[in-house]
Amino acid sequence: MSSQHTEQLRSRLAADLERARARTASLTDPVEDDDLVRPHSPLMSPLVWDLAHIGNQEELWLVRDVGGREPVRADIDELYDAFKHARADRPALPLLPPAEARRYVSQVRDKVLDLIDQVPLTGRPLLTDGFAFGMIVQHEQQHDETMLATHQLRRGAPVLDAPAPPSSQVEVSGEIAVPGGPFTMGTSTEPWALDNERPAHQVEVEPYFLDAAPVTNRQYAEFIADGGYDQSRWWSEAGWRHRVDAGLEAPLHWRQDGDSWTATTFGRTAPIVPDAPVVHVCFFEAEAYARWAGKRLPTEPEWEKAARFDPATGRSRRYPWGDDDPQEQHANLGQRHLIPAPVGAYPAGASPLGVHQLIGDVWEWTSSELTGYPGFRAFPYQEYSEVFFGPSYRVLRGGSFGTDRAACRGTFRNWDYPIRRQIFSGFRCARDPRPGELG
Ligand code: AVJ
Ligand code: FE
Repeated sequence: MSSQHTEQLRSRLAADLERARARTASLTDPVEDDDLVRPHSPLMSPLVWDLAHIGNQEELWLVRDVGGREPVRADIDELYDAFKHARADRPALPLLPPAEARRYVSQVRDKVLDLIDQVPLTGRPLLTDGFAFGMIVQHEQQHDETMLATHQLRRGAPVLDAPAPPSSQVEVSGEIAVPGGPFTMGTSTEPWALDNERPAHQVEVEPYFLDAAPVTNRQYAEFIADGGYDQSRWWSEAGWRHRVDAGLEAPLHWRQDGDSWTATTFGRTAPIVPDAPVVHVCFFEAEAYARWAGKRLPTEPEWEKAARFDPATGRSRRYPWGDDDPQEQHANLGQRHLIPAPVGAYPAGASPLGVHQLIGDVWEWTSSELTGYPGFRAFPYQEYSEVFFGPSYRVLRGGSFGTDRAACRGTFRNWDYPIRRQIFSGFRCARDPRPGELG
């Protein structure tokens, strides 16, 4: 890399770290101390845990490993190790109080900004293209999205605000035929791609249809009105058991109001937006809706082919719109808005085949378990993804309105338990061609 490129990379790293920290502050500064310390749900950490955990990961990887510096606080690693304490147990730990947590993360950051100009950005794989910094930027942004989900569960007066998303610009409905054949899935070139996105490999896909847009609130309300939650035939066995045990009747945060529905979003209750993607549904609800609609959920390769395959060149691109980093006109990302945008709001973000809003708005459930691609190698630590491989989790794709662009791309893979719905999760449907349908 030329020295000019290295200088550009260093300033980009600093800017990305700064952007993440401004977001972290926006999620914690307006919150009273007792609300930072209190659990808002057994599913989530106290916000003050996320805050210091962000700083601790940054200390472990950038200050100590990459920088080779003395620990800032070696005594607290255990408290902020996500594998040592389950989320529900974290409120009882002797956590750093808010003022100390803030001081800690800024001490760590000062050291990182100091060493960013000194470490070589080549040599070790951890340093190449600034990977470790990119990983830490993504880590902070991922926890910011998690904190945003905690805010959504918090009761009391609203503390977050954002302008409404853009309105629909074009009519988008129905299904898109995606041709069968091989495509390149995953990546070996995206510099900050995480281990589970690697390496690039060929995958053969049968022809399929994919919804041009995510399933909307209006469509989902039709499923409810048609008795979707009362009929076990739409649900898998495990899904129906969960639907009964958990008493599911509608997406999380929905309330029936006569014939219509309201939803509470970051402390404000309003009628659901009929044309916006449904959010806060679990995998089992998505699966049941799809079966009711005569369809199914897409597999992960089907989702990625629709998002990346360019039929003109046969190449897989970084995003549905091409190789450029996401801009405001492409997708509802980055917590610029606090709800998904209506279908048709991002024509500039559509794929060449005409599939809309694959990136942003809502994470989309796929039918796939999280597994390693052929040739997978855990990097830089097994606990990032390898320990989650197997049948316990389902993969979600595409990012939500609460996902930063640094933590979202055509290859990015998220995962969660199939019963979880406190995350910003929605879905779209796929189906096989009917006999003779493709001529
Ligand atoms: C990829 C979002 C499932 O939040 O558990 C954060 C990301 N890994 N800290 C998670 C992560 C370590 C991870 N997800
Ligand atoms: Fe973490």
